[in-house]
Amino acid sequence: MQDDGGTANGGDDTSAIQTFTITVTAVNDEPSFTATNPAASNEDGGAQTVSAWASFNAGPNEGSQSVLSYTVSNVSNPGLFSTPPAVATDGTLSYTAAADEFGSSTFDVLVQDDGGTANGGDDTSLTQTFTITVNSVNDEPDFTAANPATVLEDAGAQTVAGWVTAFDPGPANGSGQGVLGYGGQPEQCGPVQRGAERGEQRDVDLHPGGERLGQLDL
Ligand SMILES: [Ca+2]
Ligand SMILES: [Ca+2]
Ligand SMILES: [Ca+2]
Ligand SMILES: [Ca+2]
Repeated sequence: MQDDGGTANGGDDTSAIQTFTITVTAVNDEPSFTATNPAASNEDGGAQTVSAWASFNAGPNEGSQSVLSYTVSNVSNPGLFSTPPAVATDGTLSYTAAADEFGSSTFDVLVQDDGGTANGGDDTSLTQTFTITVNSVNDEPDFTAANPATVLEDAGAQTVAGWVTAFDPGPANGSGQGVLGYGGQPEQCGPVQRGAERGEQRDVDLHPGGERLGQLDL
């Protein structure tokens, strides 16, 4: 600095130089991430894994920071899952739908960086909401029937009312389905291949007229 006494007669109006330091302490900036709704999966599709689902941004000039954790919350329709959605630190989304379940679920996600909250820092992102969709897949139906009474050759066409005593469209969430039709074809003799493939054999003597013995495999 200088004083106002001037420099006449060898005066010195200027001080010695002093050095000072200004320190700006880093304050953690809020992180963020980008992600979109994952592609739909199918009922009974097993464990789902979406690599690099979330992309992390630590904040301005904070490229050295990394993900502390992703947090998933507010999972709607939790019965849809046997393992609810989760996001790993590398951004991988994973979930497993429960057996025979289908539909959709929304869930919230936020990310925390490892920069801490000292000096008013913000280590937590805004929350974003996403939707998981599981497509329904029709399950195999079943029915209950017993061998009809044997009839004699040349007895003519036979009708067994109420032969099928029960129809099961599949797991409970397939209820509402009805019978489209019953199919089958007569086999004259020998084992019935289609029944054998399914581990079950349902045969009924059919139209014994015309000197022909037959079976119906359903
Ligand atoms: Ca940050
Ligand atoms: Ca199923
Ligand atoms: Ca189903
Ligand atoms: Ca079904």
